Amino acid sequence: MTPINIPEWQSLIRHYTDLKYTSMREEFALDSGRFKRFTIECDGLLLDYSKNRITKETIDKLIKLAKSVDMPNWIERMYSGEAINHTEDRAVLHIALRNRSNTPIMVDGEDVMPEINAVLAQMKRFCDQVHSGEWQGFSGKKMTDIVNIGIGGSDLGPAMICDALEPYEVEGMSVHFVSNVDGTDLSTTLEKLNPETTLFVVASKTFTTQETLTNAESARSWFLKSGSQQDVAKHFVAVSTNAKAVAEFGIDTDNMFEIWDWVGGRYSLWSAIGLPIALYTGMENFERLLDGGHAMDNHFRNQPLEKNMPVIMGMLGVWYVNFFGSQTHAIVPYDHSLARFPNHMQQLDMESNGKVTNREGQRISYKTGPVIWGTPGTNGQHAYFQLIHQGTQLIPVDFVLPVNSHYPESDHQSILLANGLAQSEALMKGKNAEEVRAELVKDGFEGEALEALLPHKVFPGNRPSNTLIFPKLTPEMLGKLVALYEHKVFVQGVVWNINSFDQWGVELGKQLAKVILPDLLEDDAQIGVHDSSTTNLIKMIRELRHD
Ligand code: G6Q
Repeated sequence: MTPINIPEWQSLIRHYTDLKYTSMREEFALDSGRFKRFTIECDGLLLDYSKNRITKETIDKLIKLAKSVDMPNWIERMYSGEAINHTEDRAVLHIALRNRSNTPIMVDGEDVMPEINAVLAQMKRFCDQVHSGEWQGFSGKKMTDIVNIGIGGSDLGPAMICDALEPYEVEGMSVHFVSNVDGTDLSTTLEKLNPETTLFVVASKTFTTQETLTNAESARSWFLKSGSQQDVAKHFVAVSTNAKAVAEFGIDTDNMFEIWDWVGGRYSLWSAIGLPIALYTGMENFERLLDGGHAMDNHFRNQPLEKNMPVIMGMLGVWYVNFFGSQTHAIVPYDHSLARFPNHMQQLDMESNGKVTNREGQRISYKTGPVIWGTPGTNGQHAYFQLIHQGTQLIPVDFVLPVNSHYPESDHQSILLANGLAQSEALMKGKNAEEVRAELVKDGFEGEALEALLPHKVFPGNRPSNTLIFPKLTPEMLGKLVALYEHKVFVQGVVWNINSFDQWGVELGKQLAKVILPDLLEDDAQIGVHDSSTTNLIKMIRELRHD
C-alpha cells in the first residue's frame, strides 16, 4: 500500500496548495471558536492544536486519510496482540504492561496478564525489601544507591522518568544511570559510591549488548575489590528475556526480573526495565505511572479519530512532513525536570519511524519520520529559537507546560509559563512590517536607519505549534504524556505503511563494532579488510594510544 496514491492523500495535496498562504493570525481573528474547536482533553491533559496551519477542512481531510489507511483496525490489531511487528514476528504489547483493568490480552492463544502481574508482584516485593532494609548488602547495610546499567531502550526511558519524578523519591534512595561504554560514564559514577550500599540493576532485554555487558563486568570488578564473589547476589540483579545469559554472567536467576520479546526496547519502561523507577520513587508511584499510561491507552482505543489526541498529533505530523516538507520537529518542555524527555522521544520516534522500506518490503518514495529534538524552555529560547522564528525551515514545536511546579519559588513558574505561551503566540503571529515600523518610530528611529533595520526585525509568523498543558507533573500525568507520544508514533507508522517496531539500524551498529574491535585490541594483529579511511584511522589509533 502506497499512501501517496490514495485519493485522500491526493486531496490533501490540493488542499495544501489552497491553504499554504492562509494565515493563522487571520484565522484566529475570524473565528472566536478556534481554540474550542481545536482542543482535546484527556483526564486533565489538554492538547491545544489551534496554532497549526489548519482549518476544519484540513482536519476532516486528515481524518479521512487516517480512515482510508484503516487506522481503527490497526489500533485493534495492536491491542489484540497480533504480531504486527511482522519483520520480527512479534506482538507489540506495551499496552499490556499497563493494562490496569487486567482484562485478558492474548498472545499465541495465551493470556499474558498473569505473567505481567507476577513480575509486578516480584518488583513490589523487591522494592519493599530494599526500602525496609530487609535486603542488605554484604556488610549488613541498607542499599542507598541504585545503578542502572543499560543502554538505549534499557536506559533512556527509566532515566527520563527518574529525573522527572525526583519530587517523589523514596527518602534515602539515589539512582544513577550508566549507559555509555566510554569508561568515563562508569568511573565518574562509581567514584561517588560505596560498594557496601550500592545495588546494580543490569538491564538488557537481550543480555548480549556489548556496552552493557562491558559496563556490568567492570562494575562487578569494582565491587569485588570490596565484596566477595558470593556477595555478588546481594548487589547485582538483572532485567532481561535471557535467563541463560544472565546466569552465565553470574547473576542469580532468582534475582532476575523477566521481560518478554513483545516489549520493544524503547517501549519497555513500563516493564521490569522500569525497576529503577520503582526502586527510586516507590512501587506505588510506578503503578501510578502505569495508571496514567493506561488512561491514555483507553483514550486512544475508544475515542473517535477526530477527538483522539494521539491520532490528531500523529496526523498533524504527517501534514507537516509530507505536505509542508518539514524535516524536524521540536519538543520543548517548560519543566526542567523533563530535560531528558526530548531525548527519550527522539529514540521513540526516530527509531520507530526512521524507515525507508514499507511493510511489503518496497523502498518508499515519500518522507517518513522527522528528526526529533529539543531541550527545556526557557533555555532553548536563548539559543535555537532564533531559527524557529526567522529561519528558512518550518519546524513544528510541541510546548509541554505543567501549570504548577513541585518547586514553587516566588514568581518563577509564572515567568516560565509566560515565556512558553509568548513563544507559541509569537511563532503563530509573527511581526509584520507595519508593527516593526511603529516600534522603531517609537524608539526614535527614522529615515534610512529605520528602513535599513526594519526587514531584520520582521517575523514571518505562521509557524505551527501544539501546546500540551496540565496541572502538575505527577506520575499519572507523565504516564499519559509518554503513552500519548508512543501512540502518535504508531499512528504515523500506520499512515506511512512502515513497521514502527523493528530497528535494524540499531542491530547494524551492534554488529559493526564487533568487526573492528579485534583490530584495536592487539597492536600487532593483522588489520582486517576495510576502506582506506578506516584502515588508516585504525593505524593512527594504534600509534597515538601509546603517547
Ligand atoms: C530499542 C532498541 C535499542 C535497545 C538497546 C539495548 O528499542 O532496540 O535501543 O533498547 O540496544 O538493548 P538491550 O536491552 O537488549 O541491551
